[in-house]
Amino acid sequence: MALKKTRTQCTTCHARCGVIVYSDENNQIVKIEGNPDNVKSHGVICGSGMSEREIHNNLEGRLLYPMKRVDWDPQGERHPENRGKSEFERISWDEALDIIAAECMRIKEQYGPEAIITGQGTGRVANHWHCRLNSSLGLEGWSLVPTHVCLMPHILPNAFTLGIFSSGKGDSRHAGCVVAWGENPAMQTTWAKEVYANQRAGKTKLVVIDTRFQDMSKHADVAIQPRPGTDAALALALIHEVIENGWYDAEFVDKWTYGFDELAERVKDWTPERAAEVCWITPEEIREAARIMGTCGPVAMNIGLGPGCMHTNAIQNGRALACLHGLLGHIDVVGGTPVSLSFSVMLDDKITLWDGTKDPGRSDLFTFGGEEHPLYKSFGRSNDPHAVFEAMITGEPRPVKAFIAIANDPLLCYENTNLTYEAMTSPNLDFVAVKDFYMSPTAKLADLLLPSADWAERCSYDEEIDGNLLLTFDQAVEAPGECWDDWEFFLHWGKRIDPEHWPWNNTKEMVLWRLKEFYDLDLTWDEFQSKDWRSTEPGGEKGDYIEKKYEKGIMRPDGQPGFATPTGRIEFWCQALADFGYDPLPDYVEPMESPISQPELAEEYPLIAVTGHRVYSFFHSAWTNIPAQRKLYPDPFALVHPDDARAYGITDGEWITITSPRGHIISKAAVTREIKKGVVAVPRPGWRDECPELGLPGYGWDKCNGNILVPSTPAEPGYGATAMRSSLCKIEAGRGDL
Ligand SMILES: Nc1nc2c(c(=O)[nH]1)N[C@H]1C(S)=C(S)[C@@H](COP(=O)(O)OP(=O)(O)OC[C@H]3O[C@@H](n4cnc5c(=O)[nH]c(N)nc54)[C@H](O)[C@@H]3O)O[C@H]1N2
Ligand SMILES: Nc1nc2c(c(=O)[nH]1)N[C@H]1C(S)=C(S)[C@@H](COP(=O)(O)OP(=O)(O)OC[C@H]3O[C@@H](n4cnc5c(=O)[nH]c(N)nc54)[C@H](O)[C@@H]3O)O[C@H]1N2
Ligand code: SF4
Ligand SMILES: [Mo]
Repeated sequence: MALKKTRTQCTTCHARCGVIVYSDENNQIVKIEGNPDNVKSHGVICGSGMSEREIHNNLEGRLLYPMKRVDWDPQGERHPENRGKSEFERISWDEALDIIAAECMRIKEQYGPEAIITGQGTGRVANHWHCRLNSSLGLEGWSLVPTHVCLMPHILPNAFTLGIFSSGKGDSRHAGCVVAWGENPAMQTTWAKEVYANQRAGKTKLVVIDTRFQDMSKHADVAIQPRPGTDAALALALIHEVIENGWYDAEFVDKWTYGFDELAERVKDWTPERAAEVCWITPEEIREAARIMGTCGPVAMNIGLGPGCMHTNAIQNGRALACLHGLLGHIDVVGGTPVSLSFSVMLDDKITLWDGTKDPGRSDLFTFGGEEHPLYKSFGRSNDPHAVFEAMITGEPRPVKAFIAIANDPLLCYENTNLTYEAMTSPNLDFVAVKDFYMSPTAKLADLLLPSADWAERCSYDEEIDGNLLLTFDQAVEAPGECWDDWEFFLHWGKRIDPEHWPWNNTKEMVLWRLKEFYDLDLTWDEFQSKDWRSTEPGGEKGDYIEKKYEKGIMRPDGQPGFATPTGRIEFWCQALADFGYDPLPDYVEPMESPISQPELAEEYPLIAVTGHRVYSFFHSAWTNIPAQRKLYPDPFALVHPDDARAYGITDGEWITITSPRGHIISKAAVTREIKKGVVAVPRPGWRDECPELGLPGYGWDKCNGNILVPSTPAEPGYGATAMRSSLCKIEAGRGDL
């Protein structure tokens, strides 16, 4: 029997490996393997990618058809009190789309478009179309996204300080020193492997800074475990050491940075001893890390969510790290942090229909929480989740009437889950629709359910750009039932409300339009499939990387030499942030809920909760029902240091209750030195779906979900980042009432 062979990409996680899918004449996936010819992943594949076979072949529990809650009648009684309790009935896509379009039009007319909230989680493959759809509704920007905690609180200080609008991943392959700062190897398959090989060859030193002694720490030349939320103090001490020892390029600093003297003055007292006390580490670790960073360059900085995203001091943490990064000076060089000028389709006005000429401060625009968090309003381009959920419940300051989630589970995604639950079940909310693969916790509360196709079942992807390469993808198998991918859903929804901007007939046409519009590639589908990859340079081959573009006048919009900041230099002193009320220099601010800032609260809740580090087989809340993935982490668990376990009478593997002022959850204690003493780490996602094949039960959103513990206020002042990784908790043996 000849198998069909399809070359495509796995999008189960952000690594986006090139894969080959083999399928049979019954539309079943027989085998999935890594594509050795893929220029990005070189044949790498992981167990999660391979489990697409189970996801497609075993339809147990999958949403296959649009469905409506039986006692929800958009023309009559809606019974919001029955959300999560009533049955669903199958309806057609036409009916579902008619309902959505009619609800949107009614609400828009009655309350304005802001009363419609559309939710989206992390980057999957349809974010750009989601933005376009929002524009078609009359909204601007994102509606509800987790960018208040996901990478942006780190990207933004990078942009203000270095003029680089990216998370600035370093060129670890060519670095003399690789820094993994709160960055988890679980999210990348190939990166860590290369670093270890270079280390063995004596080419690279590795510095890992992570509250957990994580997988990369085992290989590190120095592994530092700071107290959660204190990374700015560590960065200031590293800057102090670099300056004291003259480990910076004085000519570079003189020519290309702004505010060096003020920075030197600021860090004068930030000795390793002082930072060590703040961070609960030793001064020797700091000195050694500084020596390696200062003398073994170029330094490739890889910064994840750990230090600067999920803390109430996120922006200032990010600033301190960005200043260290700028001071070391290996920006836009091989082995340091190369700067790519390739534009982002995701933010391009042509696709999002955003108006780039508008005031970036968006002073004319209403956003929920925008007054409280002006930096988020200006740069997050989204509503603040806490303010949205409050408005769903109270109708203040404006009503929210509809919530439509596409690839997002708010109950598992957002802090303070009890508030989110109250919002999703609020009688003031007329309409909740969820588009997902399975009956997620939020889907259970929906009025309308929309089934989704996964990566092997669709032909629509983000253009996957690796440097200047555009990688090819295709649909491997037919989607089951009436599962639609998110592109198709946006297309048909768009057609109903704003046909002028949704002229395509199908998703293939949408892909080809984008290739033409953004890369000047005028191709048929077969022509597109004829190559593994193409250059994104118009008509060109793979472009060479140009080093030190700041010297050549190709980094700034005005064509002058320099960095893309107001002064044209790396800004240690940042007036633009001062205009938003921040200290113009980097500084350490204690997290709002810590044993130091709240000693009285800490008497009852003495431990620090860190929620959400990634594990290998789950991508956010997804796949806890898939045997191959669930096998790796069958039960919800939390990392507890042996000393803490002893102090609270807890043994490895037993159920414990973790309580914060917001609520409590249960987990099995994993007693391990992997976690810092005084810290309890609850990994993502916490909850578990049922997995009948393995005979494993489910643990719902209210049982094991780390976000139950996390406060939604107070948050980072300007940007609204919440304390997902630095709040207080206590632990005790037993499951209590859960
Ligand atoms: N406490 C804590 N909370 C966190 C984090 C943390 O570290 N700690 N991380 C935060 C971060 S960085 C992010 S980005 C967010 C992520 O938040 P989300 O991306 O919203 O992730 P989930 O809440 O897991 O919900 C995702 C849902 O989308 C479904 N899904 C997956 N792919 C698709 C698809 O292609 N189409 C459709 N229609 N559905 C799909 C999944 O089955 C799942 O039910 O969570 C944030 N929340
Ligand atoms: N398998 C898998 N891969 C994923 C995801 C997933 O859910 N599953 N999610 C994707 C998404 S949306 C994102 S944004 C990325 C996130 O990717 P990463 O940021 O690399 O991953 P995390 O595990 O969230 O956090 C990184 C590390 O921060 C550490 N940490 C926590 N608090 C602190 C602190 O205060 N200081 C320091 N220095 N370290 C701290 C944690 O121990 C963890 O190892 O991963 C993406 N990839
Ligand atoms: S899930 Fe695995 S195979 Fe798929 S993209 Fe991520 S690392 Fe690659
Ligand atoms: Mo994220």
